Amino acid sequence: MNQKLKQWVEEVERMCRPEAVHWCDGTAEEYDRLAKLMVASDMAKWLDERKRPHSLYFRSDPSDVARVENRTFISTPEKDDAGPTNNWIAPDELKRTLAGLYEGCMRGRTMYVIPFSMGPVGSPLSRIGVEITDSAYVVCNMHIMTRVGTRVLEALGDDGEFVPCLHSVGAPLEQGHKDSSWPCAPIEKKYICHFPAENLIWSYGSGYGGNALLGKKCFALRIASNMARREGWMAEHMLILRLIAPDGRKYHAAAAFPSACGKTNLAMVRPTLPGWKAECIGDDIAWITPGKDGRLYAINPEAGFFGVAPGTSRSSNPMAMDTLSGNCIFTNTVLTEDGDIWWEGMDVPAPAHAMDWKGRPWNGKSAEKGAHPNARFTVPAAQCPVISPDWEDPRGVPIDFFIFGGRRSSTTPLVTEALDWDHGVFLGATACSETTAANIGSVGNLRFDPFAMLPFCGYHMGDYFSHWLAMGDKLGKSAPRIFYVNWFRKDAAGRFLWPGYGENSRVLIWMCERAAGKAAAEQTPLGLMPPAGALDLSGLDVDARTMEELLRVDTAAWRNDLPGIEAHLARFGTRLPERIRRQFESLRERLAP
Ligand code: SAT
Ligand code: MN
Repeated sequence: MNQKLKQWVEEVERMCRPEAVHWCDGTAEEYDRLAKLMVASDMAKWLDERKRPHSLYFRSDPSDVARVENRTFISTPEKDDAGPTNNWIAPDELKRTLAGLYEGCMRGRTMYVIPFSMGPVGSPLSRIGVEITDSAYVVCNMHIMTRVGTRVLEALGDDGEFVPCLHSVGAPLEQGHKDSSWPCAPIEKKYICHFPAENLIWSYGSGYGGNALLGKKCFALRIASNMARREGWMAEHMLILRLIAPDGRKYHAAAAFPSACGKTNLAMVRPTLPGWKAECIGDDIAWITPGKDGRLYAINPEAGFFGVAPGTSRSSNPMAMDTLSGNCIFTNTVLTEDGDIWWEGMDVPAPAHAMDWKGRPWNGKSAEKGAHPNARFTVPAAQCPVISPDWEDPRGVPIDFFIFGGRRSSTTPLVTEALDWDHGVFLGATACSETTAANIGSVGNLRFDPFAMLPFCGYHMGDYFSHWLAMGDKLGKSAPRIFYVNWFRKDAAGRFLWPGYGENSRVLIWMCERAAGKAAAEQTPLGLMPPAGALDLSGLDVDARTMEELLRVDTAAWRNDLPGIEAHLARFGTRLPERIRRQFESLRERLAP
């Protein structure tokens, strides 16, 4: 037994005072036992076994439906080290507050100890965490999203390192009281805390995904980005995708997008050009390390998909729909009368008899949506029909190119290739997206989301840019190419110019051919772009004029954007790398009339 682990579990038990302690073994029997417990106590329902075998349905408390960025803290000893993009409270003060909340917080509940591995158990690129939680919902989700159980304890050994992740829903259960179907604490008592100097996570008050499944954003991004910086690797908010050319050559891409840009769809894309194939390796997070050959290798640290349900359909993402055939957890979707799920944008008629995500009768005719816009599915990645046979390769896959992107109805062309690594880092650092109904703030505003890491970088964002630059220096000629895409440019009438979805593969294929040194590119003020005819548009109903508009460099609009970009970069103060500031100056010069 790992002494540090044993000691920590005893400490937490003394503080939280649960009724019982259960060490999770990660078996299917354990999952089913907890599922039955939750069904018996009205927290969960089994869906119809014939329609959606072995699948659970949950409704959250209406106040506990998403990550709470304003209650998320990076608690570094020095405030400045958390940077302008993170909330900060001094570690002593934050721990005092949390210790007060944790005191007796698991009364009447079972405390689960979940040993988990981010990445295939035993891979040199993997890391171990142990989550303590008082939520059986969290245990079941962790079973799907990570590798859980005894084999992880074995890999940890007597003196292995692990990231302690403490979680409580923050709702002690008094004797004789019936539990609520989704226990949690009020918003002002929710705290999602990271102590990067100690690799420690303390989460209190929420049962929702990113706040409670601590392996995901808390560990694999916020804490891991700190580890990666110290140890010379990268923890990125990126999907990992393999493309296979007709000649069998394999290419690997890692891509970062802000929310509402179709990241999960791209992770499972079906190429529309004959002979090309694609395989999914991950849909959300990539851990990337330089290999012995000097190239970058990526693993998906997760074992499942925790995806947004609304908008997922046979036309937007058929592979996701097939993945969801069974063994799922659905949270905050519609529950149909015949024991299945439904959501807006599923492209099947709304059920005439159902319950909405708040548990009220619902028939598709009411003005209110039936599913919460952030309703989620949890499902094993292995069930995806296009999961790569190598998705669990402990060595990872070699990355040929990075893709950044955002949603922009004007200004940003379909695709640009960075002039060099520094320029690519500049593209990542200035990535931005128009806000949609899924974001906070008014619709259509431009929000900068550097590397899609805005809420996930666990240290000063200026230092994070420096880390990227240093990586490029280390990789030299083996550095992947970097591209920036915008699938969402519109014409004057507000119609999308590009068909998107599977057709995005045509742009990916140009990238592959660039990586192979086969495809042409021409220099523009924004970077390298495909000249007319370089993108294979065969069989596609997009005319030459539309392509021109998709690839048009609107220098006037870009000059208009410069003050906004400059103000964004100024947020990082003296920690903005000089090389990024120089990239900005070069862009300004290239755009000069
Ligand atoms: O909300 S989660 O962090 O669980 C998932 C996501 O934002 O991608
Ligand atoms: Mn994400």
